[in-house]
Amino acid sequence: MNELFSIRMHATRGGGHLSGAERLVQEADLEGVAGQLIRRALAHPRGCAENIRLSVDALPAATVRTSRLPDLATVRVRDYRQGREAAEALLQHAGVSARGATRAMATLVAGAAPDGRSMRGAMLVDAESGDRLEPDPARGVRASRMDLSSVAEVQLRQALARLGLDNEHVREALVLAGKVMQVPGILAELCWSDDPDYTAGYVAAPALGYRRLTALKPAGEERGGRAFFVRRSDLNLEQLQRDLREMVVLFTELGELAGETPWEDVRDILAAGA
Ligand code: WAQ
Ligand code: MG
Repeated sequence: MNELFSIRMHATRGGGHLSGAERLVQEADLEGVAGQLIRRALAHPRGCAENIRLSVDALPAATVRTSRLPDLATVRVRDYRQGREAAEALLQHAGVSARGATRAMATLVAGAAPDGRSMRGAMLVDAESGDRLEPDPARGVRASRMDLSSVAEVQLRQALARLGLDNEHVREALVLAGKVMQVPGILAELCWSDDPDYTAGYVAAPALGYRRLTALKPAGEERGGRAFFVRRSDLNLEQLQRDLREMVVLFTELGELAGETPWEDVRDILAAGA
């Protein structure tokens, strides 16, 4: 394998987080991807970036682990209220306590950053109590150094297109969730977008795969975010943050991609298996 570079973009507007992205690319593609990331920060649905940071780091080939994407399935919900109920139930299925799921959900709803807006990274949440454990609640913890191989990207886009799901939100979230699930100590993840026009979200966990929920927030809502659930008892905060940032995961294989199932049916299936 050729040497890979990690390229990361972070953009702000009005002093707050606007847009971020992280990719793994070969040297020949660095300039092209840098241009795409800058364009993305300038064309964000929440406004044009006022400040853009790009960083590029060469990664020794030996550190790259190749992997398979999580299985993806869609849970169809009536509206975002049912979506939030379903997400809490899925989180509990993954080992998060009712209190942990409810508190994390309420925090994302209210805007997880101290100013009531979205954070740049994710909350780290104690799966038992729901307490927030990230050192800086404005910044959160950021996952980086994950991407699709170019072959897997083509395959994923074809497979998602058959489900009507080939968009950047789904592709990037599936990759992020796939990496986060491999970080030792992470039990589950909850996410919905901070883009006002993208209302779907997901719960991901090793036992569940990547479960999309067709709605987790009302249209027009700008508050979004992520919660990574951990077990506090065996938490090494420094190591976890380092793994989230630095473990290099390149997805070279797809998982299974399933269609839509109504929440009521998913609930019954999970209950029968539990
Ligand atoms: N590491 C940690 N947290 C992140 C990262 C990252 N690399 N990237 C984004 N976040 C956090 C941050 O708080 C953002 O405000 C929030 O997540 C939402 O990010 O299958 O588009 O990029 O249809 O707006 C879900 C797709 C899309 C559901 C999620 O998130 C589906 C999305 P966004
Ligand atoms: Mg966004």
